Amino acid sequence: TKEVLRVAVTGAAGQIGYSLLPLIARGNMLGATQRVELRLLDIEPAQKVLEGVRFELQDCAFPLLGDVVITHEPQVAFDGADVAILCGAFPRKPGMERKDLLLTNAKIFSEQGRIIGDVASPHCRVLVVGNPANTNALILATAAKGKIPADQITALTRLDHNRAIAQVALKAGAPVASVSNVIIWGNHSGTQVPDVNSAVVNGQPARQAANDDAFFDGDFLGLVQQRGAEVMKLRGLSSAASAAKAIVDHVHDWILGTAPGTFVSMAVISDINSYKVPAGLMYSFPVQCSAGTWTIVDGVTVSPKVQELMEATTAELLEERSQAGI
Ligand code: NAX
Repeated sequence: TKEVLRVAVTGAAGQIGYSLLPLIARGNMLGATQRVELRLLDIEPAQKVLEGVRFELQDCAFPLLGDVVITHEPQVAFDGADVAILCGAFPRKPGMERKDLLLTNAKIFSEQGRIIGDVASPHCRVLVVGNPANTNALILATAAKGKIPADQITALTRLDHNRAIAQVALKAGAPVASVSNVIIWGNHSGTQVPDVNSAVVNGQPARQAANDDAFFDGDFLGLVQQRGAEVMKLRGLSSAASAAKAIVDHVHDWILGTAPGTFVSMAVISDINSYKVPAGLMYSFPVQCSAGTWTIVDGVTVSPKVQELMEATTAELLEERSQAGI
């Protein structure tokens, strides 16, 4: 391991950035003794806010934090990056079609993919957060092809995963730490498939521990799928603290490894062998990680209902991919 790891964060002047950066600087993401330096990217009009964020990071006096560079130039932000977290995306405006949003973001993520390929560490691990996250990650992987292997590029579904864990814990009346092996399949969107059929609570199957199949086959799905919209309704802003925590969990487990016997959900590039998902999609699967590599968990039992929902989320991802022109 390197003495200092360089972490690039885009959209760093935004909401998630404000919650995320202190967690990274505190050592929650890469370990309690790993020194880090930050490269913060945002668009030009946001540089003043970004300067304020930088001042606050300095004022926190984090022992592990080295240089903090702020910039509006991707070449500077991604230079030598060991980890890149991409939150910066064009927001959906009222009246804007999903397709227009996709195309606007396609431009951002293909440019940033090309630049990451040119200037980041060849070992750089990339996490795409900005929506539509799965397809943005696929666009980025296409643009970085030949420089950064597609298996070093992932998208965030850990927030959905953590939301599912929280609901299982509530239903079972158990602490969240006793819950593992929930799965989010597919797209980070309303078609995502939260699946508790493999989940365990204190070593016992979750369905048994919670003893409420009607809930897991019914309300649970919508609760997890629509949780972001619920937070938005209440707060008037989209999820930020929980998104930041999920980002930290995702990168932590990817680089430092998942706990023995457990798996987590990450959107990764699909191969031809996994769960009848067509190859070449950024699809959320159950994965186990060790030292910066992930492996899709084999042999998970997929119920007919989950299979049907997986096909719908696959269809959405295929449509997004074709709209992006890949
Ligand atoms: P904010 O709007 O608060 O911040 C986004 C920031 O990105 C802004 O400061 C903006 O200036 C910047 N930005 C825009 N274009 C950029 C570019 N080309 N280069 C660099 N920076 C750029 O949004 P926030 O709440 O922080 O959310 C960030 C993104 O995460 C959004 O796309 C959001 O939809 C997405 N989310 C994804 C989640 C996931 O699970 N995958 C969950 C949380 C979040 O909703």
